[in-house]
Amino acid sequence: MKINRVEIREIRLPLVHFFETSFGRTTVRRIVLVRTEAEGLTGWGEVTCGEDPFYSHETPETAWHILRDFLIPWSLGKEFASAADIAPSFKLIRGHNMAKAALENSLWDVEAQMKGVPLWKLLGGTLQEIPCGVSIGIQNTVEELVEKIQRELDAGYQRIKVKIKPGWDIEVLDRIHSKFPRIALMADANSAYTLADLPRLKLLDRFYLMMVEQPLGWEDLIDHAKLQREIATPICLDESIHGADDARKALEIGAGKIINVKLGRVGGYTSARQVHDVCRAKKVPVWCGGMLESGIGRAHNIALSTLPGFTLPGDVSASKRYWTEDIIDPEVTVSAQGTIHVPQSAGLGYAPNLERIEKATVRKEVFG
Ligand code: OSB
Ligand code: MG
Repeated sequence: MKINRVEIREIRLPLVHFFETSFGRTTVRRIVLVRTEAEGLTGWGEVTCGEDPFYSHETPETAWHILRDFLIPWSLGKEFASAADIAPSFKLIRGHNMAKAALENSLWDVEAQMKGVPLWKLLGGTLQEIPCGVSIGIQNTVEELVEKIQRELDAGYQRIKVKIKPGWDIEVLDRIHSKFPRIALMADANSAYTLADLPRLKLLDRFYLMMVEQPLGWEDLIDHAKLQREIATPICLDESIHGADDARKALEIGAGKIINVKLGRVGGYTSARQVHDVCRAKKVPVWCGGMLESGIGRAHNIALSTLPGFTLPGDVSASKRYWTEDIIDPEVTVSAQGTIHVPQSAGLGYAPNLERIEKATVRKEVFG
């Protein structure tokens, strides 16, 4: 596949409801989309970074810079036997995984169309109905949170994740646990604690959570291993895992028992599959995380979630939870059983709606 033309654009999409984590509140998303032309076909990818460098170092500005000045010039006019071959050519660039993933994933979309198969099949996916959970942010009041949980359970979602931080943790979980004692519940701290909080973190064991996600430092493995020896609640790593090597080391030292795989954070499909394989060989479950993606990133998450090791419900949920109008057709819908049926058409399986994308665009640059 020869890449003839790449277009990057930034769109702005207001969220239906603000999303708050331990590091802050988001109301409008700034999303960089990548559109790649090769072999007369068009593939799409999404940069999944946050607006601010709070989840990771990447922002729309850094992704734009790395795509414009490095990844795109290095790829234009080049011949790749398969999309999997583009990742090694980015190796010299340290980090910037979300920028890399957007370009790599767009080429996977092209390759799947070229071969006339759904992207998930090209990846080696087997699951055709994926289990879905929801991630619910910090709310203004606990009452509002309880109402939201009820709504998502009524919609059929199989697992509830709530965000926690010091001051919004044990008391909140206690309320949820007494109201919904039997639900599959988990908590995500986004690195809001340190080992100094050990007494408080030990209290999590009261709630029989499925897991606690990234309680400690955003690059830490060592302290997570110490914490895991002190608590019964399984630790799930998110921020700390940037690729298969991190996953291997984390499992070797017992830093966690579950891994959240995000396409952007690990740098694209090639790396995501490697993380999946490392975990699967050790019988460690993985699930697909979310980054408040537009339909394009969401469609990629669905494809990833079909790999056989994705045995736990992911943070991949319906478009309407995020957007009044998504930028793909059809939008992502979730069944009353809390599942997504994977698309059967070639490529991504959801068509980018160019009119809506154009309307949301605030800047655009074309290469090639
Ligand atoms: O830690 O999983 C996270 C959103 C933004 C940044 C980090 C995270 C999240 C989510 C939302 O939990 C998942 C989603 O619904 O897309
Ligand atoms: Mg997380």
